[in-house]
Amino acid sequence: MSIHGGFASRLTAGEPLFSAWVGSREPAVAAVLAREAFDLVTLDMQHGAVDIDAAIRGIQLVAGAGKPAVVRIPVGDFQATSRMLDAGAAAVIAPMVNSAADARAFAAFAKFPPLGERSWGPHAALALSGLAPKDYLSRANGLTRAVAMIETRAALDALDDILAVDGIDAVFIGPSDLSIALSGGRELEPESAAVDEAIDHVLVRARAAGKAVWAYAGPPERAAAFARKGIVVSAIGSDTVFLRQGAQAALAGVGR
Ligand code: 3PY
Ligand code: MG
Repeated sequence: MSIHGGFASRLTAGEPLFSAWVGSREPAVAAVLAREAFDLVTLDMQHGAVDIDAAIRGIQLVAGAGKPAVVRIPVGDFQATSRMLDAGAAAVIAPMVNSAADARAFAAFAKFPPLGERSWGPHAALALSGLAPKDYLSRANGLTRAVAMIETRAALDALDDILAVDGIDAVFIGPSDLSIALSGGRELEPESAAVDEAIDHVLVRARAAGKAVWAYAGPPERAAAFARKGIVVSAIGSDTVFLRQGAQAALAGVGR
């Protein structure tokens, strides 16, 4: 089975998956992490240094390790969705989706007609999906995922409407921004009780809508707890966190 097909089946089965999170512009960093026991690698164009060129190369290098790559696009840059899917991303995460209108605009770029308005041009996705062009056209909407981030009060208020948009396959919780929003800008507490309550609410509403929940976890213990709650994809990381933790552990060995 192709990387895309295997990922889609695992997501449908609902088995908890763990993603590495990469902000480095150097695709070799994503490739190194792809060879660890992560199920997928997410390339971050929102806060990371990953641009279109680095994402296109990163997707190929991650695929070379047999893993699916997911891309988080910049805020509101919904047209980047089709480009990343054309390059072979297995899913696209859109940050700050705050209304049904945002969700519809995102889904339009993620899905071919009649669901959306994605334009034809899957240059690298054809090879990665292992499909002939006409089969890619008929199967891509189901094989790839459009994942809308819920990380503001507006998004929580519009949650049911966002979940109801055809073409939005899953929602992705951003606990850091959510903690800032829920505290009126007073705190950054991604593991606060208020955030946990919001996560549980999103899980209940998504379940009712038949949609999946993904989330940024950060530390592995938090990712394990998310998996137990029924979050299907939890991101661990990021690459800079791994680098700093490794450096700090090494330096501790010489008393620094
Ligand atoms: C958040 O926690 O706000 C995120 O966007 C995760 O990267
Ligand atoms: Mg965020």
